[in-house]
Amino acid sequence: MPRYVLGLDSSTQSLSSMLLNIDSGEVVDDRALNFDTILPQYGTENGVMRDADPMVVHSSPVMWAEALDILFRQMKDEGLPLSEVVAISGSGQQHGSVYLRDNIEVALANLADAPSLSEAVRPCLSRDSAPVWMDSSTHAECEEIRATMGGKAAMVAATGSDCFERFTGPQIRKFAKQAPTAYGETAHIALVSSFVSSLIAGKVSAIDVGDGAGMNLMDIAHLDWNEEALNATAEGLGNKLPAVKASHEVLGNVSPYFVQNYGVNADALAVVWSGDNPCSLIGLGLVEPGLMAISLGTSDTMFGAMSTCNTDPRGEGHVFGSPAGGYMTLLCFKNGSLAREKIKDQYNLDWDAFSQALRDTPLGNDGKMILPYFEPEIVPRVLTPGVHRKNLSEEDVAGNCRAVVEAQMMSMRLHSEWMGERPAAIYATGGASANAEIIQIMANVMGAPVYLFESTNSAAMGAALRAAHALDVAEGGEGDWKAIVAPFAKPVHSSKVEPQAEAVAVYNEQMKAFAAFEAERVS
Ligand code: XUL
Repeated sequence: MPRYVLGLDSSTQSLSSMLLNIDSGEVVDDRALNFDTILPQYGTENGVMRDADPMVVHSSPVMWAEALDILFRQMKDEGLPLSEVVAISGSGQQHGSVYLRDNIEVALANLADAPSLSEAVRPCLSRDSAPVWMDSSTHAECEEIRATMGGKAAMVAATGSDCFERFTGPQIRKFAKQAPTAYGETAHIALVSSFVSSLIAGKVSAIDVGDGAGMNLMDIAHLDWNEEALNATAEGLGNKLPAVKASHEVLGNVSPYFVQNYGVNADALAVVWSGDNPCSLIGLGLVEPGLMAISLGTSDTMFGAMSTCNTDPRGEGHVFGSPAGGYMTLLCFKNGSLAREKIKDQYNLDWDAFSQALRDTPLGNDGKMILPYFEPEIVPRVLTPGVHRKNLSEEDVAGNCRAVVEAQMMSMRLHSEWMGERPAAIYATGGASANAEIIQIMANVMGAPVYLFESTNSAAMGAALRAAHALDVAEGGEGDWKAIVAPFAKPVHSSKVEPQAEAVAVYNEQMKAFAAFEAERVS
């Protein structure tokens, strides 16, 4: 009988899934349910609920539970081989938190008797909504926690990241301060990943080393809770968190709820979930150090595997546990497509004309540079937006086009130096990766070959591959990551773009000028 693994992804806007046949190496099913469309009664917009205060962004755990029922119902009705699924895992949007009373334990144990997942969960919430990663209302709490921990450097060294507004610890602290009674009634705090995996497993689930690192609470060197950070965050927090586990931890078998209602194989392993970024790492096949992914989206992100636990002294980048063992890094550049588009639109260009401008201009742009902070930037941290030019006039259309792309790539190279490892190869994903000229500049500046990667849903794919890996380990196999990801995580055939011969020398020089320009403008 063929063996199937299921990967789910509870992301900001949708719940999606990927069903893989691990014997034939085929993707059997790939689907997504958009929260706004399928569950309009929750009133979400792009999956979230906004408050009058624009800094406050929440979502609904009950909606996530209800979506899970709809997804399984669809898969069952369409005759997918759920009775042959041998392992299930998942991915969750990182940082969001769910607050549960102690009655959740009984509710999960008796899920099979519940009319629906949403009905089972609703009475167990000690906080109706869940703050998500888009919430940036915890500036004061970040300052407080950072100060108690002894400042930024100490915080980064302890947890792998500086305090960030969206990270879970500052969010928990805000809740404990503003609603002490409800916080007191909270017996379990879950991440989005561990909340949904608790439903799948029918028991309060562990948090894995990948998603746990996005909380400002986990000791990054020891991959366990950091007592000092727990104490700096909220009273009694250690008692409200589950254990931190490796990403291949098997929680048990799938809850009988899914067996009874949807015909899922009763022996299917419920594997701990992880965050979407750690899952995407696996979904793109980045299972060994030396490979980096650059995703060119609204924001650009850069992530990759790292063998040793280096942390970013500037506190801009994050270090998470990698599901493949060791560590991963994540850098998020807010002015990604946003900045490229602003420049394109400012000069009334279309993308073809923008690309032509990149072809018409020389490597290194004759020293013309821009710092394109159209929006506040995360890396480097820039709170007041502004666009700065050096040796570059605003009238120079082609020069501005090349300057923005070179600036983005040089910024990625500059702000990833702390990792101590230059990438041997880069996988490019996201909308703008279809632009050949942008990809050539990426290869030139980074001094590494770039492969294109068409990932429709790398997070769900990574979750499914993590399930396959956990199954292999549970069955006494070697958990050979390369062999597990090989059939599924492949760059587009013959998409390799090499750096141009003269580029390495040009950008080694230009990087110094760029770093000096940035230092002048960003304090
Ligand atoms: C990462 C982050 C986002 C969310 C999106 O730190 O905040 O990538 O994980 O789902």
